[in-house]
Amino acid sequence: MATRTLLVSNRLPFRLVAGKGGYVFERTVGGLATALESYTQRRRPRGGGPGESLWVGWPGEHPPVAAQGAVAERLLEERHAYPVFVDPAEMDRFYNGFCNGTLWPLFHGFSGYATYEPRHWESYRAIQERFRDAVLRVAAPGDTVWIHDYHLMLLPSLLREARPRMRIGFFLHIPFPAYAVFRLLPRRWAREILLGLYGADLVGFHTHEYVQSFLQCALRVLGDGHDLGRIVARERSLRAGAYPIGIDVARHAAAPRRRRRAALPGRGTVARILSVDRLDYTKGIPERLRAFERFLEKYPAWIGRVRLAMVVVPSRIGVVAYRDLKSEVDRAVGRINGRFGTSRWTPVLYLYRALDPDALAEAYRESDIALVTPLRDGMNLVAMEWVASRARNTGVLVLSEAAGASQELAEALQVNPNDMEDVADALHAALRMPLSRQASRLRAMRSRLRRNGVVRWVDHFLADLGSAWDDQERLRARLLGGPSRDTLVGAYRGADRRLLLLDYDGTLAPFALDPRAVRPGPGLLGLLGSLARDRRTSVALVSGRDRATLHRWFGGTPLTLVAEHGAWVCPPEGRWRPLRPLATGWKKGIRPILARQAERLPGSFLEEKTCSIAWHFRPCDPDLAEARVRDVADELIQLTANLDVGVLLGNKVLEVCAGGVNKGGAARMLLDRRPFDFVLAVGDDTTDEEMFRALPGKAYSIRVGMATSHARFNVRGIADVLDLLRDLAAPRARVAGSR
Ligand code: GDG
Repeated sequence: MATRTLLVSNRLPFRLVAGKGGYVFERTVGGLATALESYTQRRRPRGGGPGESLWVGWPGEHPPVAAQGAVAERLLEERHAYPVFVDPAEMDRFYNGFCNGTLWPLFHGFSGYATYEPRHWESYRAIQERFRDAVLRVAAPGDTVWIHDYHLMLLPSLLREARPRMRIGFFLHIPFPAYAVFRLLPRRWAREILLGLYGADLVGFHTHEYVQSFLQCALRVLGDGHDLGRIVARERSLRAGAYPIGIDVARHAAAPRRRRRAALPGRGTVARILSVDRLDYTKGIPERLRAFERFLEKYPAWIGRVRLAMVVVPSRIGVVAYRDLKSEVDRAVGRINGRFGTSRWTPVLYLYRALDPDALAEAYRESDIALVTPLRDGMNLVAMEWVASRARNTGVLVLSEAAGASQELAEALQVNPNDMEDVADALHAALRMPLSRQASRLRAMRSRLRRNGVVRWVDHFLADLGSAWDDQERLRARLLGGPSRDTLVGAYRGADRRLLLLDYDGTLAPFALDPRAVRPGPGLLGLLGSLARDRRTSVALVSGRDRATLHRWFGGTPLTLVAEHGAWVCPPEGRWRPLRPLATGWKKGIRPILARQAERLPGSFLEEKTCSIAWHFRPCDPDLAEARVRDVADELIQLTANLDVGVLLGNKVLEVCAGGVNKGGAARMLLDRRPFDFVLAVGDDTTDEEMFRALPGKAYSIRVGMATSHARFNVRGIADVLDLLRDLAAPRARVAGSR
């Protein structure tokens, strides 16, 4: 069976319109719909590739409940679509309230326009559940679910909870803001939004800048670092990447010339500048008009010879900010036309309406310059479509550097949309640009657009989604549970000479800002004691802690203690002895370097042990720490290249250790003391990896957390480790399900 792709977006690419004979479906204008239309049309008849697609979304109307079933059925049959019906009042709070009143301004960097209304947030959450239910109703096993845009950022996790193995992708069409802006959201909302996205296997953005912002927010808000865009946290692996959207170039280049009338009056007499956008404060429409006015002032030779045709598509009319914007634009157009216009020439031709697709294509073709100057824009398809329509390679694109498209259309004249002089100069330069340069720039952009069209965008995203999902499955297969856990417990019970090698921090006890605060409680001491009192079992605590702390906490128990990552060992009721001669001469050179760094990174502190110096940075600003520590680790590795020391990057700690001291050495020493027929090592950290590597092939090893590891298995967290140890300590097998 060919797999299906469920495209989930707030709006379906058409709306329901109530007519006399029932509902009809009317096409809607929109970036996503336009982009995906080419794709779905191309893929559907073949049924190959990623297979059929089915849209899930709001149809723009709320039929009476009794009629909803029939409408849904017709939609499925005629349009490959499944509607999510939402009560209009709820829709208003969700769409106008949270989506366009909070997320849209904030994510575009217009924080002054954002409102933070708890009722709107609650509706946002409620609507996600409606979408979840709709998707679950139509999703079949094996389907890929591709969720689109800021309206549905909580949906990936809601679906994940319901279907843990579903293949889920998410794409954000608008910018993802930098942390300084994202943090303006109430903390709980910010967390829920990020965790909502975590439900996806792959999260896509238009540019690397947005990817970086997202990763930065994940680090700052949730404390989750990443490795080349892959976050492994909270039991899951999530990939984030840049997938700049493309368009169907062939379609725009070959748009039919059906119209007899010109789309924009005034053809032939003047150079034509075109702009097309939805009425929105992010699009920089008043700023553009001011820049055009400045252009006429600064370069009066163009007066009477150029015209700006500005198509403004009405949008979000119910929202006050948009009504105000409309009045501002009206006033500015009036002012410029009043100031510069004559009876034979109107500088600004202002069309406040949508054009039909043919008229838009004609307008693209009839213009000489496209002036696309949003203050912020996820991508901007108009710029791309205009370039695609230039079949003769004439014309100049003046493009805002704040649009995601500026990355793809590098040969445009790029401007800062707030800088009137810059835009005015760019218009002047565009009008004077020789045809040969126009052609070479357009050719370069057109061929890039052709290479990176919308079909490639979809294929690329879906292919990466497939491999991100495979990552997830690999991770899942490594989870200790069910049969693998039973085998482990069975092997333990059948063995007579067992060795347990257990790390402490992050494995048996949680981390705390102050490392002294995680003293073992009586429960843990009792559990470890009961394991170690069985004469068949040796339990070693293999820790990075210093001797004194381990002694204070575990002295007098039947455990073997290993301190400082294997530098010291102390058998039960024995005395500490070093595993190898301790070399400490290197400390003199390294100590001042680490001390200087600790002083520069607020909240961090040094801990000096006999054979190592540890720089702890758990309490610090994670962003700052991450960047600084990587640099220092690099520097130290180079500085110590000729010394017998190791640089270990542990969990929020960087440690410089005497050479040859690591948990692997300690594990080997314990393994060599006598033969064992069952070995289990558990740890949570990169410093435990040496221990895993030192084990014989048949040994069991478990990494706590979902990181990639040399261990054979992963468990989710400390609770799973304790649960397993309790099972091992239990006199008989616990009844299945008792966990
Ligand atoms: C979001 C992001 C990102 C416009 N006017 C008319 C008309 N259009 C069509 C254009 C184009 C689309 O609408 C507009 O696309 P944009 O990219 O400019 O903006 P959004 O719709 O807000 O889209 C944006 C996009 O998602 C894709 O990821 O680029 O940054 O905000 O296709 O042709 N179509 C017709 N008449 C018009 O008057 N027929």
